[in-house]
Amino acid sequence: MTSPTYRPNILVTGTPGTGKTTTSELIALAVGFQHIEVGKLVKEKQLHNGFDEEFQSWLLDEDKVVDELEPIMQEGGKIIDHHGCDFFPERWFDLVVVLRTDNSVLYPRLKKRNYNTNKITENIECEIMEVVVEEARASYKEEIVKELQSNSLNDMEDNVDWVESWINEFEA
Ligand code: DAT
Repeated sequence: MTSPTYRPNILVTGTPGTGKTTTSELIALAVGFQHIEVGKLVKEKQLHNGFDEEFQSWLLDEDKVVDELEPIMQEGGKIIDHHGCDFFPERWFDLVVVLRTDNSVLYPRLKKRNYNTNKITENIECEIMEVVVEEARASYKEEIVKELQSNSLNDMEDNVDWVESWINEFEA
């Protein structure tokens, strides 16, 4: 009897507005993986310590999130979508994709979401300071971290294709 193929787990991270959810959904559809948006899970399963009014976001409880996801990650074939990445166990991921967007493109995307000024400023600064990519490089082996530009729909299409090819190669 042959053992079932191990399907890799992928983290899609980046500053809010860089396209994590849209890109993750498209990858999941293309390859039949399960897309898990951590922000949504936190809200649904109440894996938080209340709501931050200033930044209009839930204060995520990292231990609860890890406990909830641990058995799910062991199944393989998951795409985790979150703007932070330093608290996930390193062993969970075979590939970490960091989406990047130019500020001139990111600003109107965040504005369109009706984010307040604090939240827009925080996210724009986060992208300028390369906070997420540095966090990813500090948390995972260099060879599994891949930075991809996400400025246009063309970029998005290329990124989905790139990840799909990566998966095919991984599973070959
Ligand atoms: P995130 O999950 O990183 O917060 P999202 O997937 O919700 O981002 O995308 C935010 C908005 O920007 C949404 O309206 C789709 C759009 N968008 C994202 N990436 C894009 C891209 N590469 N080209 C054009 N639009 C994009």
